[in-house]
Amino acid sequence: METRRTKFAHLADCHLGGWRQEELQTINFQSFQKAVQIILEQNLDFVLISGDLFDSAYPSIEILKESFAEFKKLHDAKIPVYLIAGSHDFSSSGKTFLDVLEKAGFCKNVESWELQENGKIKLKPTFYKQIAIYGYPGKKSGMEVEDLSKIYFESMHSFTILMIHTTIYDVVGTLPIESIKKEVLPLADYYAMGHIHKRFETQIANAKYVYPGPTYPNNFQELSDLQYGSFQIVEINGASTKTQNIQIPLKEVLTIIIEIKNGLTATQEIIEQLDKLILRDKIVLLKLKGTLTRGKTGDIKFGEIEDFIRKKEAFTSLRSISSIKIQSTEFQMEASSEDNIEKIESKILGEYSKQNPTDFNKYLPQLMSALSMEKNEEEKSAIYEDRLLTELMNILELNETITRSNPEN
Ligand SMILES: [Mn+2]
Repeated sequence: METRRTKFAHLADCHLGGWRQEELQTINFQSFQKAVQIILEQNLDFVLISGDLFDSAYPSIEILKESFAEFKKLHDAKIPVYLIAGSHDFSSSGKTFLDVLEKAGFCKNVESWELQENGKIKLKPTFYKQIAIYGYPGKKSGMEVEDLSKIYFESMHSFTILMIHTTIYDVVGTLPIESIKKEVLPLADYYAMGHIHKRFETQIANAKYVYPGPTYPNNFQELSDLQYGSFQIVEINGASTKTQNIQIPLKEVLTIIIEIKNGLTATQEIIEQLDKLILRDKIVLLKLKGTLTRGKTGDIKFGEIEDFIRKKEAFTSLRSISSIKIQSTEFQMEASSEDNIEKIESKILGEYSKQNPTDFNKYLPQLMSALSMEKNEEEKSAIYEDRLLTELMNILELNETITRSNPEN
């Protein structure tokens, strides 16, 4: 059957309510608003959102209010929205605000399946005219990956869309995250994917696999890599499908990489470099790198640098100091190639303790191990900080009640 010309938008990873900095939370939302505006102007037939609409399962009232207003615009224009939950929409109760949006008639969650006796998962379609839309949600920590190798659907339709919130092997690169081989997925014409915050598109036979990119970057690195939010517009015209990535250039991002060697003179050097640049109305990303041979990162006066950036009328600024290394020339160690990291660490600590004898040294191995504890991919920063703080207080034998109002928790 010939499908008439149909145009739809594919969005993913909107993370509405994301960002701590107010300016960036606002731009994040405005970028989503701009996407809705383009969808309305082009009078598209429908919209897909492949997970992580909200940054958390319990968005703030302010974000909900603004989001509902955007969904109402689409609803009034009779443009249906089909979505699935992402890893950030997850809540332990299984309930999310996506349910509220759906009850209000503003979207349709297309996750619908039946577990079969043989362990396979049969997906059920939602239809837009003759186009069949299937979806399977993202879960915490890539828990859906195993399920996805068991999903199937029965009939072939004139056009089939599969929505997932999962990383496919082709885009995972060196990231330590779960991924699925796209070949195990059931056959569809368009794979509307989300989760990895990259723009990616590939075609195998007539099937298109697309990550549209987040509607706005979500952290320092993403801002540096992507600069702007984006989404996909897809046109089905008979047997041909055309896709186009639409970028949303709201505020220019300027990444400034400065190499420093001396923490004591770095502030002035950074300000001199910044002074040569036009920062007006830009999102300034300041990335410091290099090995400090004098001074430490604590010597850099970031308050002064931020004041200077503000004077140059930047929209906002973020900094990253994770690429700075500190050179230690205090003592020399001989390490043989058979030594593992723990052995080398304990040798260095032993040597250091001999030269700098204090009672505090006994805490060093435990502190090093605690401080190497990484934030889990899905973990909220506040929970991670809490976990780390608890661990450090235990090691340092500090009484927890000093900072906690409720010691039972
Ligand atoms: Mn996401």
